[in-house]
Amino acid sequence: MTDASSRPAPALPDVHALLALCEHAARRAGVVTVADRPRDLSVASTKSSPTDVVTEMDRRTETLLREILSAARPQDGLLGEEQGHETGSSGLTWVFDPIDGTVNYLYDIGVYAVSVAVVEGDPAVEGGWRPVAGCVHNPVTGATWTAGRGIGAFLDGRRLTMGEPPALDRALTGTGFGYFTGRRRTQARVVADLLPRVRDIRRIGCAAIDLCMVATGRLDVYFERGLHAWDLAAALLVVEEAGGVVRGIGGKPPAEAMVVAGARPLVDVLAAALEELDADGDDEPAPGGAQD
Ligand code: LIP
Repeated sequence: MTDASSRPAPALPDVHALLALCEHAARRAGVVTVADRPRDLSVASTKSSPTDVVTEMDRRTETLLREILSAARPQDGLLGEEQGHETGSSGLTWVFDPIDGTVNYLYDIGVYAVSVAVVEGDPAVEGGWRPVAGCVHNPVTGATWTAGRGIGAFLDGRRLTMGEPPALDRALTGTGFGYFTGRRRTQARVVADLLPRVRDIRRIGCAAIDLCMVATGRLDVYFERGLHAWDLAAALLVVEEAGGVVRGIGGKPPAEAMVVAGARPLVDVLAAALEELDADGDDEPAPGGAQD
């Protein structure tokens, strides 16, 4: 009988098999978000602020994802936006956002995604994890981005390879905004400074799709403060496997403080500009100094 310390670490299962499960789960959940969306969908509850909304479909979709993934790989961990973190024993954790772009979903704007990734390490620790496979699926358009570590990134099966980026003043730049008014004041200040310095700004409302559009060449660069592992995990791998870079600023990893994604050198030029703007600094108080 060998003790645990002498047993070799479990080998990583085949990346292709993990990616297939990511895509299967994302597509299954996507069907539900479209087919079962109530005509009179309303806000079921709010989280960090009155505009940080959750619908019954966010909850239903996450429950379905958990059922699919835990049935297929019961020894793995689970981390979802709505129901939190369950640790596993395999060293792998499934990280998912059942509906990324919930406000778009609430308003029936067809730009949202089911994002499913499987990561090594601890997704609760910033910089403590890295994705192995991921899928970002827009169930309205059918657009499906997939990526496996070392096997490439794809849109609907077509290989993605990012080209040479433009200079900042010709860059179509994606971003997004948080739910706290103090955070939004900081973000407004940053966007106001960048707007005359870039080609244009796009605020799509779904971080996972923003990142995948960078990988697809539909945005030249993207930055956002306030993302969580479930927004980021799958799409980060799509960008990296397409030849891009996803980074933080101030020497930090891409995480809640800041995510910047694109191709070099443009991604580094934008990151430097964001550092100069103190874009990850303290949230700005309301006029008159009150914190809100
Ligand atoms: C959303 C992100 C989006 C961001 C929104 C929100 P959610 O995620 O995808 O980029 O700007 O504020 O965080 O909350 O819909 O899952």
